Amino acid sequence: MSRLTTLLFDVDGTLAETEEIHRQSFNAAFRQAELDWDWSQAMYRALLSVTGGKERILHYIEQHEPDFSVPGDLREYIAELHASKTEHYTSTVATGNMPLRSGVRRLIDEARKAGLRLGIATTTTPANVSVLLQKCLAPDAEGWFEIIAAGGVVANKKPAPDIYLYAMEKMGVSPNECLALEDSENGLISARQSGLATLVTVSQYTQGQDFSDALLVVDQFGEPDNPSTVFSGQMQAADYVTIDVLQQLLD
Ligand code: XBP
Ligand code: MG
Repeated sequence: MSRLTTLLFDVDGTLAETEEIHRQSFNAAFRQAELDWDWSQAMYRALLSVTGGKERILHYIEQHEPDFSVPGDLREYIAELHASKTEHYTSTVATGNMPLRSGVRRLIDEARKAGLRLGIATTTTPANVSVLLQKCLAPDAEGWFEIIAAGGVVANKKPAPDIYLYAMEKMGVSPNECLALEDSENGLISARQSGLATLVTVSQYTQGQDFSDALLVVDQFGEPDNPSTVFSGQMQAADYVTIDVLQQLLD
């Protein structure tokens, strides 16, 4: 039995259903650049196999726009296009209208009251994390997390283990005292390759992915009056995700 001391949260799809706003932000940037690219939800679901927005745009060009070219350096062009996308995304989230997923606020509050350490390990751009935490969790919420490991701070994005290894190194914790909270197969692979036990809350764009290596797979963290649906694994301490349920996963 290991004593749980630390929770490492993914962001997109785990804290909130943000990918739909990301998709709309990509399309807004394409329109602004006078490109006739328009990512449907089906296209975006497929493109999400590639993590990182810049990497995703390059992948899209290689797979679907092979004749696309720009006068200068393509990667510079993509970086500018992605910066525009990030502008659209952060200004949308800054309205504060992005709801956190069920149980996220309650679980984070419970963890803080129980003295657990909190970290973030995400592929998304740091500015996207800041605006989500500030506007949708609490104005000072960034300070609740000892590390916000995000985007290009590591060489290899999820499913590589880099971001979780980086977060644990910065926090000085070992995998056996931590739990990763994820929504996607890429995130699960990254966490598991880092040696982390992982709980998955399936999200809008990750339904049907392979979560067989997760300790517990649910539809949401849930609330006392809105219990979780368990897709795989065991929840004994409660019928929604609590700190006791998470500690039990490490027992
Ligand atoms: C999800 C991602 C990100 C977002 C888009 O990150 O893979 O790329 O889709 O954000 P996670 P950017 O689930 O690890 O939070 O365009 O800033 O990459
Ligand atoms: Mg995610």
